Order: sequence, then structure tokens, then C-alpha cells
Amino acid sequence: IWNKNKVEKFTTVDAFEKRFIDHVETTLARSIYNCDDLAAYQATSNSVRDNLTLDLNKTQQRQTARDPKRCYYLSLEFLMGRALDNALINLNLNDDKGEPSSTDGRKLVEKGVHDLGFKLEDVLEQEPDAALGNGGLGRLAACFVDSMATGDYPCWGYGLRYQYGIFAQKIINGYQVETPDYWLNYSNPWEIERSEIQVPVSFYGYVSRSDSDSKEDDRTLRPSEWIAGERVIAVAYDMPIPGFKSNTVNNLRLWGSKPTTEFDFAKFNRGDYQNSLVEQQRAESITAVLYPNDNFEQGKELRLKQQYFWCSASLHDIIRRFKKSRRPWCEFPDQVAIQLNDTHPTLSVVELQRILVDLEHLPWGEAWDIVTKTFSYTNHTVMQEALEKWPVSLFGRLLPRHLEIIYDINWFFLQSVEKKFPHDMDLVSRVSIIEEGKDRQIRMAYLAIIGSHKVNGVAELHSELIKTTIFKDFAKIYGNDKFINVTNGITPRRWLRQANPELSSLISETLKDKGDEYLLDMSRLTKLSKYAEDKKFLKKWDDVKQKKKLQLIDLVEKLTGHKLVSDRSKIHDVLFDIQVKRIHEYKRQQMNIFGCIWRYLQIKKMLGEGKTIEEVKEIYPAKISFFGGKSAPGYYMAKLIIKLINTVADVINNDKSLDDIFKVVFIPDYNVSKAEIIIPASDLSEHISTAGTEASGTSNMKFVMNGGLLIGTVDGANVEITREIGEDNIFLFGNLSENVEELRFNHRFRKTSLPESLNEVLKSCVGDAVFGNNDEFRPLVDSIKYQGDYYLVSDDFESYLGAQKLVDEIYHNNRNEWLKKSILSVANVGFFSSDRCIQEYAETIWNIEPVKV
Ligand code: 26V
Repeated sequence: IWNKNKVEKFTTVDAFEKRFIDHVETTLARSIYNCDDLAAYQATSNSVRDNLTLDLNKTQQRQTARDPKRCYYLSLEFLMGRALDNALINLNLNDDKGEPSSTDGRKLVEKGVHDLGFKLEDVLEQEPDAALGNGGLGRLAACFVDSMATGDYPCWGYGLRYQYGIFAQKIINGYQVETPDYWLNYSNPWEIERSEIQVPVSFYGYVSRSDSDSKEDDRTLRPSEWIAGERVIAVAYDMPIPGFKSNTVNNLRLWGSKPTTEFDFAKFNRGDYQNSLVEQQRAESITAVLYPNDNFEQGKELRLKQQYFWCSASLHDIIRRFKKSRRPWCEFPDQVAIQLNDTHPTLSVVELQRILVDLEHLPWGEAWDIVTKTFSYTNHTVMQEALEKWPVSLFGRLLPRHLEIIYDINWFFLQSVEKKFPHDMDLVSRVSIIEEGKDRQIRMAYLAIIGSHKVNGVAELHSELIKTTIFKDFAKIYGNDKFINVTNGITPRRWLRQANPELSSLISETLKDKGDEYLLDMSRLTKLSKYAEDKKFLKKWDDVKQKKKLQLIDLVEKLTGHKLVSDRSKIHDVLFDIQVKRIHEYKRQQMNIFGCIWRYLQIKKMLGEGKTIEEVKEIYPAKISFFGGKSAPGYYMAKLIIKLINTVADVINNDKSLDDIFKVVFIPDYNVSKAEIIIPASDLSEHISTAGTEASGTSNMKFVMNGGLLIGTVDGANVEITREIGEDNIFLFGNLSENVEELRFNHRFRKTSLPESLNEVLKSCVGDAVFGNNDEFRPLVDSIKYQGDYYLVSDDFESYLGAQKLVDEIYHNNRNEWLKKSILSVANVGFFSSDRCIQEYAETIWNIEPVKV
């Protein structure tokens, strides 16, 4: 009966339409005559999800049968964006035998939706972003799960199912205002609630030990019992992750918290019904909201609770799966690799040690051997303020047994250091997991390094920097093999095929790729080089860009309600200069806006001297500077930068004398789905962090993949981008990271004077000057003039203006040269596919292999 009545995937337009109607009438309980775009979105998604679920099941059966080593990617953030369009592009319309289907699933569904009276475009627009991340780190995790499935790797992601993702940003009077992102308002078709998968998680309480165990010297090495004070339940929600042209659908498991069914009857009987319920509600708050900081750690108790809740649930789930194959514990690292996405999941190192010692009764040493062979850790930042530290007091209250285990891990580690470097007591105290002082703290990065067999940075420069700065002592202790580099990557499915279908089809048509093969083998793109001087091809290439620019104009005009360009036919002459990323002093949006101010002041000067608009344009050709990005809600300086950008935009955009030759725009609420419109529209994008501060950057790769040129510092992945695409095709400027320390030193001793250009700009931002705004921006100005200019804006400003001048010249005087650079960039961007990146992780860190049909 089971076989005869097997549920089938839809593989034809007809079958899709039938499935769609079924969902409208049953799942949604609506009539097809009362079906709006939202209902159409839900019916389409449910239909597509059915297909994915069937492949998910088959993939899991296949993987269970083969029982290969698997990798688990632990990340507190997965910045997925929308799922439907991606699922359509990756839709596999074949059964599970042999090659995946070559039918274009997206076209099929587009036709079906059209037959039913809808436009796919409008249907896709209904989906809210799954915005469960802050920025680079979370989006990287999303690209990674895409590449894992595409490469048929047996990998799962583990994260949290926040009810509120990153806040939605409103701009009111030029200020950022945060509003809640309740993304689960309508039921979410992309998650499968597994209410049967429930893991209890404990907090607080005390550690119990029988008297015979209480000798001081070896107290905690023996199994101990943790008597918990609070228990909650983790419930699994699964998101299917389809690979491109693959039969694999992997799983992203997100945990939601809910109360145990245990109820405080004591309180209840005392008549305190209200309070007994309040405690139950507290459980739900654990996964209620994503912390909106990026590169800044606040040390809040609820955050630590989130971390442990997620680590504990994930590990128990992983172990349950491992136990099914009845192998001995020593084989755990042959079956399981766990990647720590930054230090946020480091508690899982301690939790695994606790499970092995306290619950499975393994000797300490054997357990620790298993732990270190299992874990590896990725570092994403060298910013001091982002490095996680937890006060011992807070930690010990929430996780008393884990604190003991950390002390023991530390004790063994420090012993080994002392043995290796017998006379270096300074070293021993420097590398201790516990930072001594009035308020003792646990350094999570040190714990992550000690508990892992590999530590990687995310771009070459960054991986070198961590070895010579923040983790210098550990590089010395462990030698060079443990610290490696894996340069980040991005998925070309979302960032080329989905975001830029126009460029995608031009590419596949030119490469004569029948089924977008280049999306799997990006080295094919190098064949574009031979068209870099082909006039006809340049025209087509340029046409795509202009089309994408108009789409961005439409978006901005819709969002702001203001007309941005008066003559759309002239868009070809307007350079689109874009900086979109989290707002942070180290990313230097302030330098960009100071550059805009400089341009404005120069233009006004020329007009004041009686020059005509045409004469001005010779030097300052038409341009729009776009900004976008969120500030952490408590980050005062970042918020002030947003206000400055909006203030400058107001003045410039309302200055009629400029006659459309310069505009400044702040695009509100930058997110993944807006990025998909913004990035393909850039002529130039800005990646201008102070050298040595941006670990990698990944939007730089996305812009290059869409034929935009970069202006940037010698920082993060800009270095490798330059190597791959050639230094003629990127506008590099500014001081190098090796000089940063000296430059900062000079500032402290007032040995640097500001360049005249910057002085003039800063003057216009204070008091009652044109951008002064009642001296509101004084703190920004002072941080540069009087407070050491930590991010070295003054040191790089002239060089930045110089690079911008070169940009203007080439864009306006030699467009073919510009287009050639653009084509050569795309031709050589292949290295930055996250497929390459995942393959490197799989081979050098995880030691796992693909599982194919
Ligand atoms: C720290 C914290 C502290 C507590 C609150 C939430 C939170 C969230 C994130 C972080 C660390 C952020 C580190 C990060 O996002 N780094 C970025 O990682 C990208 C992917 O590797 C990389 O491209 C960026 O250069 C890097 O800034």
C-alpha cells in the first residue's frame, strides 16, 4: 500500500497547478476565487516545499544508509533572506535516480503561476526575509549551507529560531528608528515543525558530589551530578536546504524554546497561579529575539542562555544520531565534525566534555581527545570589543558544572604550556582561559582554540593577522599547522543567477552554457575575457548594467517617495557609487560621506566662480552616492553617522543649482532582498575599512560578481580580489595594515596634522555651517581632530580622494576601458564561489566526502 500510493513530486506544469489548487483549498482553506498574491505565495511555497521535503527525506535516508562522516555547522546566525526564488532555481524535477533533472523548474512554476492568473514577480514579493542574522557572519552561514547541499556534502546547520530577526530600520527625521521584525506573522511554509523532537535543557542549580569524591585535588575530573534549577524544552524546526542541480536537500535545524510541561504546583496550590505561569513564559523568551549587535559583545545573561540552550540541544541531537550506528565513542571524531562559527557556540566544547565525562563516564583524557578532534573554530574579527568574554560570577551561576570543567580544561592546558615553555610564567598567565582581575572573565576565543584541532581566519591577511596579534601566543604554542586560512566565498546561485538574471543569461548565452554550468564551475567565466574588447559585447554588457540601475532607481523612489532622477534616459552618464553594509566606524562610512561633502563644496566653489554646469561636469561628472546599512541600536557614533549622511543628502538633493549632477541617498532598511536589487546596480562600490580591521568582507565579492568595480583599502579579501582580477581592475588606496600602529601612535602624540581638504570638510559639519545642524556632529569631528582618529580617516583621506578622481576620469572619459575592467573582473571572480570555500573546509578541516546518488 505504501509503495502503490507513494507521494510524487510535481514535475510538470499541470501537476504543479493541481498541487497549487490543492493547497489553496485544503492547507489554506480558501476558495480559488478568493486567492490574492499572498495566498498564491503560500500555495506556491507549499507546493515547492512538498517537492523539497520528499528530496529531504530521501537525502536523509541515503545518508543514514551510507553512514558517512558528517559535518555540523553551528551558527547563532543564518541570514537566509527569501527562500522561494532560491528554491525555484534549485528545484530538482527528477526522481532520486541518477542525474538531477535539466528541466528549468523556475520556468515551469512561472508558467503555472501565470496560468493561474498571477505574476511570479508579485508572488515572490510577498515573502518576508528570514533575517536571522546581523551581517557578514550570518550571511556567510547562509551561503555555506547552499554550497554544502550543492556539493552533496552530508552537512547540517544548527541555529536558533528567533521569533524576531534583525530589527527593521526606519529613518525618521534622518535618524535610525528600530522596529520589531516579527517575520512569523503568517505561517512560514519553509519550516517543518518537528514537535516530536524535543530536547530538555537545564540551567542554574548546583553540582552534587558524594563525600568520597570531595578531595580537593581531583574533585571535578570524576563524574559529577548537576542538579539543575530550571528546565526548558528545545523544539526542532527544520528548513530544507536544496542544492543546485543536485539531488541533495540538506537540513537547517533551528531550535525554538518552550516551557516544560512540568508546572510549579507548589506555587499553584498557594494560589499563585499568575507567577507560576510567568516562569513558563520566561522559557519562551530564550529564542524570542536576535541580538542586534555586530562586532560588539555586551555580556548579557540572556545571550549566554541562548548560547547554552542552542549548544546543548544541538549536541544532544548530534549524539543521538551518532548512537544509532552503535559505534564506540572513540569513533565519534571519525563520524562527526563540528564547525564553530565564531566563538558563539564555544560552550558546545564544554558540553561535549561534560556529556562524555559525567553522563557517559569516559575518563577525562579520552573524552578530551574526542572533543579536540571533533571541533574546529572560525574567527571572524580582530576587533577587541567583539571578542567574547563572560564574567565568571554570571557564568558560574547559570552553568555551575560547566565552570568547573572550564577550570579543569584550563588547568591541564596551562600545565602543558608550562612543560613546553618552562621558564615563561608570563606566557602562562597571558594564555589562561581565565582573565584575572577585579572581575574575572572567561575568554571564549581561548577556550575555542584550546578545544579545537583547527582555527581558521576568513581571508589571507586576516589569517596572518590573528597569528601575529590576538592569538600570537597560541600560534607559538601550537605551531603553524593549527592556524590556517580559508578565504570566504559567496553562492553564485543567489548573488548572480537570482539577483541578476539579466547578466546570468548574457553569460550563459555567451559561454553557450545550456544549463548554467558556470554556476557550478566558475572557472568557465574566464572565457569571457576574450570579449572584453568586443564592441557588440560591451554594448550588451552595458545594457544589462543600465537596466539594473533603473531597477534600483525604482526601488529607491518607491521607498523614499522622492524622485531621484528626472531623466531616466541619461542614467548611462550617472555613476552609481554604493556603500551598503553594517554601519561601523571601522568600515568608515564617515570617510565616504566626508568625500561627498568635499565633492559638493568643490562643485559649489566652481559654480560660485561662474563656471557653467557643463564645465563643472568636466571635473565632477554626474554621480549618485548610495548608502545603506543598520547601526547597532546602542552604538551612538554609528547612529550619528547615519544622521550625518541624511543631513548631507537633504542639503545636496535640495540644492537646485546642482542640476542633477550629484545626489546622496540613504536607502532605509538594508537587508538581503534589497541587496539583491542594490548590488547588481553598482558601477562602483566602497570597501574602505581601516587596513587590518575588516576580516574579509563578502559584499566586495558580490559586487565584483555583478560587474561592479571596487574602490577599497588593502584589507580583508580585497587583497585576494586584487590578485585574482588584477590590480588594474580595482581602485586601491590608503595606508597598509603594517603601518596602522605607528600612525595611531603619531596621532596620540599630535604628530599628524589634518590635510587641508579634510579640514575644510570638518568645518562644514560644525556650528552653524552648512551641515552643522546645531553642532550635532561635533563628536564625529572631534574623534578625528582631538581624540586620536583611531580609524585613521585623516591619514587616508587624500589618497581616497585621489582614487575617486581616477574613478571619475575613467568612467567618463573612457567608458570602454571601464567596461573592460568590469568584464575582466567577472571573468576572474570564480575563486570567490562558496563552493570552492566549502570544498576547502571539507578537505582540510572536516575530512568529509560528498554523498551522491
Ligand atoms: C559579535 C556579536 C557580539 C554579541 C552580539 C551579537 C554579535 C554578532 C556578531 C559578532 C561578531 C561579528 C563578527 C562578524 O560578523 N565578522 C564578519 O564576518 C564576515 C564573514 O567572515 C566577514 O566577511 C567580515 O569582514 C567580518 O566583519
